[in-house]
Amino acid sequence: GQTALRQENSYFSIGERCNANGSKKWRELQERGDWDGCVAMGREQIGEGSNALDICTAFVGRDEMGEMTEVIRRFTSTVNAPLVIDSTETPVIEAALKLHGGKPIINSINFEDGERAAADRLVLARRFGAAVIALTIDEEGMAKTAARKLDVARRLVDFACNRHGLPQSDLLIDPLTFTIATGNEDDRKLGEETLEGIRLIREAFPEIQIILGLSNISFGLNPAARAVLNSVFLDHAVKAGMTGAIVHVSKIRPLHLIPADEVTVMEDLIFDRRREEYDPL
Ligand code: THG
Repeated sequence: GQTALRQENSYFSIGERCNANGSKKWRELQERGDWDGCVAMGREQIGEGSNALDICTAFVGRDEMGEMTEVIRRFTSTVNAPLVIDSTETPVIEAALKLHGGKPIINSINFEDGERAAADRLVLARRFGAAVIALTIDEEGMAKTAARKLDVARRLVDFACNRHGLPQSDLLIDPLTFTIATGNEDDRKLGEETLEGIRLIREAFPEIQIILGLSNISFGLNPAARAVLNSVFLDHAVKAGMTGAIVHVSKIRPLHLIPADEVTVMEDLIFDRRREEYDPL
């Protein structure tokens, strides 16, 4: 018989660590102006299997613009992968796009900052051939239920693709991951709502990309538990129709290498199936 050498569960992985708010090591390198160290961190993530890198240089008291352009300049000549420009400032995004060859990704647009800001970034996307991450956030705030995520996603697709000409294949909808390990009653359903939101958005829009900032799901847990929860949630999200994720690639473990009881603990958390003997983490 034939063996199907097909990659199941593959997804576009975006390295999360070149982020002044997401990595202490990166922040310290950035603070010291150790750009060779920053490049090394970027290359390390590519070596571990990242297909792209999220870049965020915004940190209180720092020059986001100067440091973003420094990083993009260095990375375009040394790191052979698309960069994800993670900034809330349109001028910073524009400056980064000007320096980036190939196909950059803008992180992000939403409707909370007004349609004007979103439109400005979509105009930039067209000018530079960039893809765009769009968060399911509107004037009412962050979409927390699956139904609201779908509603905001519909509006984002209409706005970005129909009104501003972005190809659907260049739109990456981010239906938002929230921390589910807070112990807070209101947060227990957030993981399931995100998975269901992915399913609904995938069904409505087969062509678009769906991504998450995966590590947000596990804030508050110890590092070992975080790696397991992130890996289990990633698996469920990919099965629901997610096509990419911002991740710490080297910490993601294939599901078949995680002991079954550890998977069960995390699924109990994700699907809010606490048992009598449940031992909170
Ligand atoms: N959606 C989109 N973009 C995003 C996010 C998202 N960008 C930022 C963030 N969320 C995704 N990136 C990270 C990066 C790091 C961590 C979480 C999300 C993280 N860091 C550890 C910590 O803070 O505990 C590591 C600490 C360290 O190494 O110092 O968890 O949702 N579109």
